[in-house]
Amino acid sequence: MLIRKSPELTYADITPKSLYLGRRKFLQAMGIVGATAVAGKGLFDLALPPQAALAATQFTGLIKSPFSTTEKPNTLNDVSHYNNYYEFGTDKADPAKYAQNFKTAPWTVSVEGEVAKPRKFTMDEILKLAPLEERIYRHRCVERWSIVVPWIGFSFNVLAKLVEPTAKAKYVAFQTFYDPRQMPQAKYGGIDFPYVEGLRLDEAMNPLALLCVGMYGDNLPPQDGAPVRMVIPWKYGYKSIKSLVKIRFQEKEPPTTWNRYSAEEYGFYSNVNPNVDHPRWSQAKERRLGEIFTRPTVMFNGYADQVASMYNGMDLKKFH
Ligand SMILES: Nc1nc2c(c(=O)[nH]1)N[C@H]1C(S)=C(S)[C@@H](COP(=O)(O)O)O[C@H]1N2
Ligand SMILES: [Mo]
Repeated sequence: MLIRKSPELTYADITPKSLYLGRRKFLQAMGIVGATAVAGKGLFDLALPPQAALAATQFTGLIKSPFSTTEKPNTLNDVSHYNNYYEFGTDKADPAKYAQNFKTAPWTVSVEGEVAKPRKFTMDEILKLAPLEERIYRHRCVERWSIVVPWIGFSFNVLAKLVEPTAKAKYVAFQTFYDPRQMPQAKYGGIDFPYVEGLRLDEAMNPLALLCVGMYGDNLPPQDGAPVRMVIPWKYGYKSIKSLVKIRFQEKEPPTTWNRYSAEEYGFYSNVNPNVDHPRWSQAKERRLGEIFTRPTVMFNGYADQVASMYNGMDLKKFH
């Protein structure tokens, strides 16, 4: 996990596999079946340079978040083989195929704009900002499918407070990494890259807005937005931007990829709302992956208690 190329690391040949499988499964694959966490840690401490060894043990002792739903999570297989990540193709099966060799280390996230303390964070720094939580969220795509995912991360507001937004900061703009050489499928995507998204500052500071570094007890698979993404559970899935490299606090509402593509279909707010139809389909129902029958879609995707007050007095049809 977050294993870096380093002169001390002589296991170069096994690194891709360990990244792909995740540390726990990797240990199992090496025949260390039933190894306790402590024994596993010992082995990695010997095999890896100190900083990588530290990162490799981050996902033990996760805090169970009070924000978690009690609904049954989908399987990791479902969640990692039915994706939207247009940089790696537009078919739901494409990202799992084409993102496998995506280079997610080393990685830095630049935080800039209307902040007193702009800075770049390495992934190791991000992982140390706050205790990692497991948060089981519902996730509802604008295309009417939904999933339940045990994400790992912490509230985005932890990072935001650290950089001290100025009084001028009213919005936050987010940007995905883009490299056409690693993302050759992107040219068929039909949207502009790099992928950009945005939130109003109060939305970004809402504790539900998750800075996400993993899922199912492990690193994010590349197709799910490794190594770090946003997860905004009360909004349509496209607001949950993947593989973040830039975060900018600013005075003006930032442009967003899908709004640029088609403003009537994809608004800036994009709150899950069963009463506001997409111009081409009703949003009243959704299908949970793995289920046959549809279920009703719930206002704010079921998170109204925590988020509805942010939109008091707003016409949610106009500001869809
Ligand atoms: N950079 C980037 N982020 C993205 C997308 C994308 O194409 N590119 N797709 C979005 C959409 S439409 C959805 S539904 C979610 C899907 O997340 P998942 O594949 O982890 O379920 O990612 C969102 N984030
Ligand atoms: Mo989506």
